[in-house]
Amino acid sequence: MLEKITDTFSGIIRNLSGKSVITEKNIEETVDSIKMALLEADVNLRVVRRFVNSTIEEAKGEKVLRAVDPGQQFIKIVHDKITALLGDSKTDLHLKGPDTQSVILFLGLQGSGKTTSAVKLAARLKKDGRKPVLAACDLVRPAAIQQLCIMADKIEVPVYKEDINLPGTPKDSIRIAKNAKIFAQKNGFDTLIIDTAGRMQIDDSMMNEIADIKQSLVPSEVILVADSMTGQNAVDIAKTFDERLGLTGIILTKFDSDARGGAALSLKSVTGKPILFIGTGEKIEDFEVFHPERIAGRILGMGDVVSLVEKAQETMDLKEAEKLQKKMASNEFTLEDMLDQLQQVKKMGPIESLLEMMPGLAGQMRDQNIDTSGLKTQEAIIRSMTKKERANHLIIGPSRRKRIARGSGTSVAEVNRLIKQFEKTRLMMKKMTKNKGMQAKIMQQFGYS
Ligand SMILES: Nc1nc2c(ncn2[C@@H]2O[C@H](COP(=O)(O)OP(=O)(O)O)[C@@H](O)[C@H]2O)c(=O)[nH]1
Ligand SMILES: [Mg+2]
Repeated sequence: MLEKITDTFSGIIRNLSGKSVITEKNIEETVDSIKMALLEADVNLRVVRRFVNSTIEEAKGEKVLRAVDPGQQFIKIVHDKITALLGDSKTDLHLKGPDTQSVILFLGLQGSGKTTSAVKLAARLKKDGRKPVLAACDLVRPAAIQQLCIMADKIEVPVYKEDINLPGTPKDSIRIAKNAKIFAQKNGFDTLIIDTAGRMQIDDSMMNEIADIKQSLVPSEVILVADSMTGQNAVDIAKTFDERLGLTGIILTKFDSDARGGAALSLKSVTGKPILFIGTGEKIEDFEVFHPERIAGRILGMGDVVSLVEKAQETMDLKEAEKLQKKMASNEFTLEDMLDQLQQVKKMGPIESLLEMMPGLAGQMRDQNIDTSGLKTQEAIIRSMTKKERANHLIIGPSRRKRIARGSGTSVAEVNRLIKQFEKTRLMMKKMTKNKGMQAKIMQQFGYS
């Protein structure tokens, strides 16, 4: 995600960060490279122009030229401006309390990701303690209702649907939407998410239909689902949909495949409407709240430690983590714990996506072939040990090592390496936990104090 723009921006930032003196010429040259980078990223031309002018103006002020650390000051300005383009701060959904019903209306072009995103959002709201229900109002695409039901079934959220193939049933999505609202009210669902058919902004009758649904249901959120890979096209669509219907926000999908970020960087400035979430893959959990500041950090190659930590927290069992911490401090960390840790890392998703969030690593790790088979080998080796061996590595002598290698389909050298690595980790953990201020220091270094 964002590979291309991150590559260019990290270069620009690296160039600035060491500078102890910055001249007006430096500023102009840098802003010029930023301008090129934004244009290459397919950012709206007017947005680029405004960005360039305001950045030059601010950077040429006293703050940068006379700063003790002018490079850093300049980087901060660029970071803040990029954050502003993305929308300043995250925007929450406007949902009513649990006793009043909230309606969320999804709309957009065909294939933009409406159905997928509707289910992803339902999953998130359910996790947050709400009671969502989905309404199947796409009566155009064959099997659209079935697709929604299959996905919703996975997260155990009900779908309100009507059999449109029954004779005498008009294909009327407005009626179904209204009935869905009544159903939700009767059955105590506090959030109704309406999935609709894909439509083009130039299709008048389809646009009238969605306007009618909006008028009858008075949704608290009218969300456009747009494909980020379509760049400026997505921005134009957002603009016309907003003018015709009045949007409250945007979900930007397929962010995982968007190398340039042009849509994300233009949408807020052009439409005034916030990006609420990004879709980062096809799976239901591939869905993130859109944090402008963090995305700006990723674009500038500064990483995104906060999201990384959050991701870890989401997948880590807190109690387990505390137990582990205690074990580390008291030097009771065993091979069994190492196996647990390997499992935890696996749950966090592909290593590549985690490395992208590490400060300084964005862009640099991409072409390296990351060998995740190592993790699998380690797991296999530990699994071939007996419980006793896992609890106490000191009893694993040469003949046991041979047996373990055979059992795990590895070599004695690999078993030796794992045990050595385990001993090293144990030692390092002991040192780290002794030094309580260390974690705080690391975070500070990354700019998150
Ligand atoms: N990679 C990726 N694929 C997505 C994302 N969101 C949706 N898709 C895929 O895009 C296709 C169309 O999605 P769908 O929800 O059916 O679109 P709809 O026609 O707007 O309802 C499907 O193959 C989805 O799996 C995303 O964030 N990332
Ligand atoms: Mg659909």
